[in-house]
Amino acid sequence: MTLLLASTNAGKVREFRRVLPEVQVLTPRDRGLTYSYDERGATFADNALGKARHLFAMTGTATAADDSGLVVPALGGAPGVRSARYGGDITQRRRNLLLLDALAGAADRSALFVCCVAVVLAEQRLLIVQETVAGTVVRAPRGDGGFGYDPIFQPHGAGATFAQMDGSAKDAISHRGRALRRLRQVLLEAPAAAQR
Ligand code: ITT
Repeated sequence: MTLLLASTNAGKVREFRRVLPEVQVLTPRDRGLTYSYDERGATFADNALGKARHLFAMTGTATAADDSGLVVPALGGAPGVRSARYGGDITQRRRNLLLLDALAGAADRSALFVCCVAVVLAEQRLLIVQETVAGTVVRAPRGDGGFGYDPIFQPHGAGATFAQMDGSAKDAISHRGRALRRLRQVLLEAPAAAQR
């Protein structure tokens, strides 16, 4: 089956393609479409469903969207649903340093990566999966792989940040890997029905 993924984040698109090899994952750009969505939801699920529904309304074909972010309890849950905009219009490298500054002196460096994936198969046929991975915000960025907050997040039980792992090692434990594997089971269960 084909899913049109409502995302402009190349890191996410790569991970969708790795974890859903049976699905042809296309982006609006692959279809020559210009897509933008104003994310104002209070939750990851609101935003994921909003993005997927918006693209479905434009195309009438099966769509997916991912809304994700890093939830840091010592920062009152920030950056959370605002992860892509934390600190405003700055580079991701600076965003990571800003978060490290905000946590300087905090006793609790725990964090949770959250990923909500919404799929709109038809106007009233939806799948929504949300998963997490728990870990720690390290004291300085480490690693060049992955994207976003990967250099400063170390999952529990691992000796490396996500940015120090290869893609398949991240997928095996990540919030997105977990969400997409659950979704994959449902999509592959009845692929023909899933497309009607
Ligand atoms: P789209 O909405 O176009 O998909 P986006 O980057 O704006 O792309 P979000 O609104 O969901 O996506 O923001 C999520 C941010 O959280 C994203 O920009 C990353 O910085 C961060 N993030 C999410 N998943 C991550 C991951 O697996 N590794 C590192 N950072 C991640």
